[in-house]
Amino acid sequence: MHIGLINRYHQWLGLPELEAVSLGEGNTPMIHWATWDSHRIWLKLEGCNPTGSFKDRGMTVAVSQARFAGGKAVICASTGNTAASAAAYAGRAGLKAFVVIPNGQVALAKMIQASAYGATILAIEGNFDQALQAVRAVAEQESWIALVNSVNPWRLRGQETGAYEILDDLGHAPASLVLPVGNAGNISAYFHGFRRRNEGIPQLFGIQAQGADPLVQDRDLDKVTTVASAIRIGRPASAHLAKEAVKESHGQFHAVSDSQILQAHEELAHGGVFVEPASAAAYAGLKILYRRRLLPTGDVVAILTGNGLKDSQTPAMWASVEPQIVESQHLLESIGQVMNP
Ligand code: AN7
Repeated sequence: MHIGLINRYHQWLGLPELEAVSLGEGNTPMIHWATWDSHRIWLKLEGCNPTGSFKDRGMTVAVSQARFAGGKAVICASTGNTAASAAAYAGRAGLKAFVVIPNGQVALAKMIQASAYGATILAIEGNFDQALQAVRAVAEQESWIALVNSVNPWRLRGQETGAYEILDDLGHAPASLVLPVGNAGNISAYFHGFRRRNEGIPQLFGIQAQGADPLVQDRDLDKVTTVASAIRIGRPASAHLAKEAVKESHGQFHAVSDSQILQAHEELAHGGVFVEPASAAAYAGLKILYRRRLLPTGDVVAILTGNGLKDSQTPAMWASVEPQIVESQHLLESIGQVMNP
């Protein structure tokens, strides 16, 4: 039975007694991927969450709290995954969902998802950061609309559960943790999660995409480009928290190029792990950290934040999407050509 995160971790979440809005989130697989020298590499498959991304950890808490507080609707700005997650949990809770996206910048499957769950999708001519500014203004003015971006402290509190699960699965804190960083909420939540449990804190490595790497450059960016649309963010709302997390854990921020992201994407997929490009950025970063000997000895966990089916366009940059047409009586010949090229 899947009891959901609020019931599983209520002692750590600090929520009032409320009825949980849950879709069976969390408890995601952490698989042993490889051992590289003195490093045991673990991948935490957050794409196995109900809406296909890690956002569900925070959303179950934020939406439960919003309904408990008498909210009628939720609103968020999003590069796609927050939108899908907010839409799903609002649907489950019986609340309306409004998701605001940067026009033309969100992977199609994420918009279809949000729409299918019944959300109203509103697009602005601008980037994610401008969308976030707009929804913050609306939520400040209208108390019946709950803002469910990660600036909502309940979102971050829920996302701490990723750290709890790693501690419960490994039995101790890993030496390091590698994760993709966009709006910088998740890395901050992991830091606070490890700190709250008081069983050790891994070195936190935040990976950004070159072209959308304000934390690596240590300055806000107005123009952002990267193949990883989920983390195309120039002014991370939780930048201050993320910087503190990296500094206090003796970690670092790193940037990876689009070609490194695509290469990592393919390598993971060929190993049976299909993630979205933003998640592949974490793996690309992990490989660079390893090659530069920046990883401490011991367990390394990479957080693979979203499912590959979220973005079916990008893999077409390296995977052939056209089937090979064969006549049925020549099937074995085609197989032979692959087996013995
Ligand atoms: C797959 O959905 O910002 O650093 O609006 O979808 O906590 O923002 C998504 C971010 C990493 C970055 N991986 O996490 C949104 C949104 C995936 C993501 C991130 C996102 P944060």
